[in-house]
Amino acid sequence: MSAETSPFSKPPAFHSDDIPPSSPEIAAFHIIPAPWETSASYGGGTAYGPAAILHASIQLEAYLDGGVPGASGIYTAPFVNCDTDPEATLERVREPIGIALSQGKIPILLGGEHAATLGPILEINSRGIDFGVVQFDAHADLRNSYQGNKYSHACIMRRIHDLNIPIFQIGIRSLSASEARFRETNRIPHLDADEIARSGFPETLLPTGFPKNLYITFDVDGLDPSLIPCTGTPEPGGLNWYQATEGLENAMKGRKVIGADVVELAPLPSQHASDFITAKLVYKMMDLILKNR
Ligand SMILES: [Mn+2]
Repeated sequence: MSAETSPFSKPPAFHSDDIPPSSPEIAAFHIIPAPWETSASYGGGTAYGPAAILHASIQLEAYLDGGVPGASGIYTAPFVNCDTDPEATLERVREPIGIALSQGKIPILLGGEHAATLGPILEINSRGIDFGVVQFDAHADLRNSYQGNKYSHACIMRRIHDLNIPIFQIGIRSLSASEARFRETNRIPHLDADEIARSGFPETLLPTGFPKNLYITFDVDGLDPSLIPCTGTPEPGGLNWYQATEGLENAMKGRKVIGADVVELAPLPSQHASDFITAKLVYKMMDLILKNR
């Protein structure tokens, strides 16, 4: 691995080899790197995720599935300082998200661990926007607290549920008995990985009453570990590439994406496929968001 591609060296702006970086005022997308890592319960390393995604993004083709999504403009914000305690870090994550939203841009946060998602959620919610969250993940993340930490990655969807924000879960295949009960009692809609493997996606994925505005949170362990081995808590039986893009496309149909994140990449030297696939996932999300506008 050369110094230029090491996740530890200074990263370039997203996709900036082929696509000149845009100013924040002109770009359709604001990429916000948030190297949050406080609560990894198994494999660590998510703090290096954003840099690894940015390095890998240099290798992407600008042309993707019939167009050049990057032509709409991509601005890469400075890294969020995530070295402080969770409450202070949340405030720091909210700041660039707020700037993007105020300018009518689509923020895409690069984690970092899944706890970082709470930043954009709190910021969008504070603006009185009616929205729902579509979660791609291996794990339900519905624990009330985990290892004594209510900001753990294992609790993120519970924190969102606490705010009365509707949730739809896709690709889940690992949860505790109490999370399964909680999901049932609270009627949290979902399409689990085994159902997707058996029958694919239904024609209409989201329930009729689900909000028109969507925030998409994509934990890369929702994908199969044969695609992304570099993640803290890998689970077998995940989505393949085309299932993931079909799920994204289906969820976005007739709705408007107001923000998104891709979290939980924990890069390892010599395992660059994970980094590249995550970068491509970010770019593919941009493509689908633009096609659904
Ligand atoms: Mn997960």
